[in-house]
Amino acid sequence: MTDKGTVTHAGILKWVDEVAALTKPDRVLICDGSEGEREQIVKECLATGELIELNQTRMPRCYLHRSAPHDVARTEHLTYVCTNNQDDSGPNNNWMAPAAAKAKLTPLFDGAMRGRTMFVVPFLMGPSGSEFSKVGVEITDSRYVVLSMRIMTRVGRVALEHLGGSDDFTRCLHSLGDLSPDRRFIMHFPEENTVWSIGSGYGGNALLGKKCMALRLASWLARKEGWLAEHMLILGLQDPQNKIHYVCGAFPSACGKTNLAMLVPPASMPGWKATTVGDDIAWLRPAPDGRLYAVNPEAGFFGVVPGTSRKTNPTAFDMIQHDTLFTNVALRPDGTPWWEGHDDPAPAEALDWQGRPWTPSSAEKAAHPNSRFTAPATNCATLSPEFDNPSGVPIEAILFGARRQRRVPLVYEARNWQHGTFLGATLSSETTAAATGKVGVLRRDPMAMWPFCGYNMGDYFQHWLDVGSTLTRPPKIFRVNWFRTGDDGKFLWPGFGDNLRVLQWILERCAGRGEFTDSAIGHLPTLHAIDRKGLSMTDQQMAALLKVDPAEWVEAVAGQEDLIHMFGSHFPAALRQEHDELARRIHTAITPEELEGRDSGM
Ligand code: OXD
Ligand code: MN
Repeated sequence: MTDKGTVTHAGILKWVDEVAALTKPDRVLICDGSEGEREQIVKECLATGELIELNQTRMPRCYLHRSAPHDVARTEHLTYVCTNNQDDSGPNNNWMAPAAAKAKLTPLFDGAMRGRTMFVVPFLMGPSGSEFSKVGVEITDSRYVVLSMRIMTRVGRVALEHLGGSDDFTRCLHSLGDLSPDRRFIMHFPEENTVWSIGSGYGGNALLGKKCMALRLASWLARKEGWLAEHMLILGLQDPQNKIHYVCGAFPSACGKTNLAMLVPPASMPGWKATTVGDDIAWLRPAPDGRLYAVNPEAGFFGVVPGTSRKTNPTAFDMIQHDTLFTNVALRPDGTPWWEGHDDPAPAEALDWQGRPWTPSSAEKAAHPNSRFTAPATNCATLSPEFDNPSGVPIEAILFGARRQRRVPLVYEARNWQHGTFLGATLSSETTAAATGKVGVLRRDPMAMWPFCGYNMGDYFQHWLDVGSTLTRPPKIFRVNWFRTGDDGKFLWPGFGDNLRVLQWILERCAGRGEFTDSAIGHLPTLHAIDRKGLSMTDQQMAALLKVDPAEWVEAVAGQEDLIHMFGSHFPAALRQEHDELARRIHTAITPEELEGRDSGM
């Protein structure tokens, strides 16, 4: 049975028929995005156990979803970019020829929806009415995915109206399959504007508007069309003179983008106000005024729960008190969720993320380290009034950040766009629980896009340079690191709201002010350039945060050769020059004795 609702788009209906013939669902429902539809799907989820109702008095319309225990994070080793020419996908992606990928996945999709409903979700990425927004249609047999897509994207009529009669929509096919990691694949076909994902219900693998479409396919398209699709937050900062500045920040997964996007200014910085435009993805376009403008293509936040509290991120904490889906958190006897890093102390008893009895003496964590909230942007009290602006917001600064315990100073500024592109290209970070694999291992993550760049990253670096060359008023580029530790292993920088102190220096630099010195790696703030009023931080501690030890950088510079070689002829000559210049400056700054005692790593 097919319920087409009011959809008449021939291209969508034809594709729906083709997929239904392959996947053989019991029922097909083309979603309209209405409230009644949401209520009906929630009711079905409660009946099947896909959702557990949380305490509706305290947390209206909040539900808990428990995933399969082995389906809790993105699986990068099962994620492919399938281009006709392998070189176009690049060494940064797993590759399979499109025909081979389809031959592999077609039998897995064959009959996969038998006994299930096939939901068809038209969705829009980007503000309604924006010439930059893109339409996708996700077909899925997961009700949890439908409910999540309703939060994370603009679904239903708004998408169909944007599409009009055009056939230019991303075909996003998803099935839970049998949830086996042995039959799990996330395949991208950028030449056909298509994604096929099977075997996972996890957000980054299954909400195909997000990483698959808005980053991997969008980055491919962005290169063709002259813009950038980036793994970046977008933050508005109103200064005490009431001027609003917008900055973007690329940080790897689970490195604090959501916290930074919802920053609360410290009490000692009166007159500042922060607004949130986005916490994960930015689409950036050069505009006729020579500046770069950003829109957030998403409509919600899919954030890491552990560590979210009234202390660390009060805005996010308040945001997730209603209309929120929780995935893999613990459940208290009163029907409210709990997680490590919650303001409330550990409950005497609870059910852990897998529904097993848990007490504070249990060996395992109550919530999965990558447990998530899915909350609508409109829940966010600091949401920017510009969130829906079809033209986006003008960007003054771009931050590249990562999780680095050692070597990398709190902040430094690129000398120009080309140098900034090099800083982004050479980013590396300690891994987190957002992807399967070992946590805390240093890996390269250029522009925080390593898992998300939908084409050869060498060409992507060149594209960054090309976009920069079209800008007469380019944003300034900065490298930041909130995670440097001292000899005692403790973080040297308080982070969270105090990051505004660093942002203040960044904005001063954008205005041509702000004290700095020209170090071997870039422009460093001077010892007193970052406002420490209200912070009990000594000169010595600030010096440790800003320290650039050339001996420590020698190995980093040598390690960059691997990156350059990996991309061969695709690696831009201009970035090779930046590398050579860094090597020259580091070697000039170092003594022969220091060269002896150097350490290893990126
Ligand atoms: C995310 C991620 O979920 O980067 O945003 O993994
Ligand atoms: Mn992300």
